[in-house]
Amino acid sequence: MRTFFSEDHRLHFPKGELSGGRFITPHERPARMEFILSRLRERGFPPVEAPGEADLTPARRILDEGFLHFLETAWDEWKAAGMEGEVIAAGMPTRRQRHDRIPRHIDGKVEYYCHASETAITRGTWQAALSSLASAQAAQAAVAGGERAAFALCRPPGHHATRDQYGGYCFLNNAAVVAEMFRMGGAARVAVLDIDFHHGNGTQDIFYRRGDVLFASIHGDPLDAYPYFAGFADETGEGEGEGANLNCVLGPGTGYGPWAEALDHCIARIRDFGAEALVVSLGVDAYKNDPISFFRLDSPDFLDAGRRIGRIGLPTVLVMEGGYAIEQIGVNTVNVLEGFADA
Ligand code: OKP
Ligand code: ZN
Repeated sequence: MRTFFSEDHRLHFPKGELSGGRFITPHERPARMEFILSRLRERGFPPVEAPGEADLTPARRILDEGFLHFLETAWDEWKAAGMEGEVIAAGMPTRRQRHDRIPRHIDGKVEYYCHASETAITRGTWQAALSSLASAQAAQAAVAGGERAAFALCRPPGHHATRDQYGGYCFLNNAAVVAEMFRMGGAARVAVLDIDFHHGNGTQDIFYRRGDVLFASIHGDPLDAYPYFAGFADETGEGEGEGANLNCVLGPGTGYGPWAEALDHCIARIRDFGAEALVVSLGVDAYKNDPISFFRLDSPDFLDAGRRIGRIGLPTVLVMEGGYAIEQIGVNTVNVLEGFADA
C-alpha cells in the first residue's frame, strides 16, 4: 500500500494545549508521525511519497469560504493586532447569541470560527493543514487511478473540523474532502467509516443533510467524551440525509468484543448503502493505553479490525486521525493497514 505524507506537518506545533486548566505540551504533536513512519519502514512498506500542492477546489464545495480565508489569515491578523501568544479562542458563540454577523476584530473572529479552545493556531498551521489535505488528496488520486487502497498519513487530523469551525486538533476535514472527491469522480455513493475514539462531529456536520455520503462512526459516548455535544445514536441525518448517518456509541472500558460488533454493524450498513468508495477516518486512540480515551483495544485488535474493513472490498482511502499513546501509535496504525492488505 502506498503512503502519502508531507514533512510540512512540523510547521504546526503549538506550545500549548489547554488541558485541565493548564497549558500542556499538545497530545497531537509531531513525534506521532515518527513512530508511524518508522513502523512503516520496519514492516517493509514502500517509501512514503510527498504529495503535490493541495487543491482547494473540492474543499470549496463543502467548506465555508470565509472559514478558509480565516484559517489562511488568522495568524497574521492576530500578530498585527499586537497579540503576543498563539491564536487561542477564549470564548465561543453560545446559545441564544447572534451568529449572523462575523466580528471585525480578530479576537472575535477566532471565537466565531473555533469550537474548542484547546486547539491553537500558530504561524505554520495553515501550511501544515494544507499539506495534510494534500496528502489525503494524493491518496484519493491514487485510488481513483486504480489502486485498491492508499494511506494518507495526515497531520494535523481533520474529522472534528466542520464546514466553518476548527477545534479538537483539526482545521481542514481531510476525510470529508476525499469523500467529496470520490463523488466528483463519479462514485454515486461514498461511505466514511470513522474508527477514531472520538466522534467525527465535523464529518457528520458536513454530510448530515446529504443522502449520497454515509457517515458511520464508533466512538466514546458523548456524555462521557469529547466532543460532548454531537455523536449520539439518535443523530441519523436530516432531509435527504435521513438514514445516512450512523453513530455507534460505547461506554467507558469497552473492549474489542463489543467494539468489533459495532464495526460489523457499520460494515453491514456500508454494504446496504451501496457505497462505491470508502474513506476510513483512521484514529487508533481506541487503544487501551491512550492517554485521553477510554476504550480497551489491544494492538492485535487493530489487525483484526483492518481485516474486517478490507473484506468490505471497496476502493479505500485510509486517512490518519488521532492516537496519542505515541510509543504504540506506529504498531497500531500499521496493524490496521496490514490487516486490510491481507483481508
Ligand atoms: C482529536 B482526535 C484532553 C481533551 C482533549 C480534544 C480531543 C481531540 C481529539 N484533555 N479534547 O479525534 O483524536
Ligand atoms: Zn480521537
